[in-house]
Amino acid sequence: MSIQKISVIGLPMDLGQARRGVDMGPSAIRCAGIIERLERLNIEVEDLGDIMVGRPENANDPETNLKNLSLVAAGNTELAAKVDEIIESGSFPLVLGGDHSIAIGTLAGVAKHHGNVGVIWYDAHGDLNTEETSPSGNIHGMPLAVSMGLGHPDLINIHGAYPKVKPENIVIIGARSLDEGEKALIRDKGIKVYSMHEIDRMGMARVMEECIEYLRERTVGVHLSLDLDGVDPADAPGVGTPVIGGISYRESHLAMEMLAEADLITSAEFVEVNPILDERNKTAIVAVALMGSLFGEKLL
Ligand code: B3U
Ligand code: MN
Ligand code: MN
Repeated sequence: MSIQKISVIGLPMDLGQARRGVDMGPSAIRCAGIIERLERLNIEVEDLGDIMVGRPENANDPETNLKNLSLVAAGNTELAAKVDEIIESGSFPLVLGGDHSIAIGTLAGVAKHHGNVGVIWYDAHGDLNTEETSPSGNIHGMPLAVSMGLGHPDLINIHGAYPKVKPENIVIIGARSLDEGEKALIRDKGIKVYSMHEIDRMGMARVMEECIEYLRERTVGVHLSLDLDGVDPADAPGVGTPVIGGISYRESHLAMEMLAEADLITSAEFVEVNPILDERNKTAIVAVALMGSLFGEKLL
């Protein structure tokens, strides 16, 4: 891959969902050796540390179905500026979560530089809910809708009042738990989805070939948003909302290796690692191994 420099930034955000502990994700991923792993690939690496997150005292606005709205918006506003700065400096932003609400900030920062950005959303879920359709009020179930410009103004206007991603530039991989409102949005907007059905039927190799070709044709810059719950809970148990029947560790490695070969990805984030729910840091170790493959580690 032609990546020269990677800037690692953590957002220890746990306020986009209800299970505490996912704020320890960036630490767990560093403990699993991400910095050393990337340095071994002959890429310059800088660790920018973590963005501070406020504490959720009275943060719920009773007027909305959005838990901790102001603190989630504040963390994402800071992240967007950081990601913007990293790309401006010519480096590759690698963002560590935190729950998936942090994709709002990452994509806002990325979109400033890549006006026609593509997104690979590797996830058991669609994260396409809005305040109206969300069954939980959890913002981590909404970031992809927000990035398309659908949702609360305090979220969609972060780092610029415009939609950050076009629906036709999105590819969802690994979906197996979609709410009715999300399914309707996928149909309405024509979002490309490779659910577990397609992965089983076509195999991961063909799914990734198609995905790469689809995004190469229509986008400039591609962001990888990888939710560890996209991976099967047998391989990645340390996540807040595990869904059985997921993508295997091996299929995930193949997907990352194919992305490295395609030289397509221009920013990435790894989210939803929750060490409290994990088994001996297994999920963080899996995340680090997948990052290794994404950035060009080879078996031979
Ligand atoms: N779709 C549900 C559940 C969910 C979304 N993302 C995760 N879980 N990790 C919701 O709450 O929006
Ligand atoms: Mn997610
Ligand atoms: Mn998920």
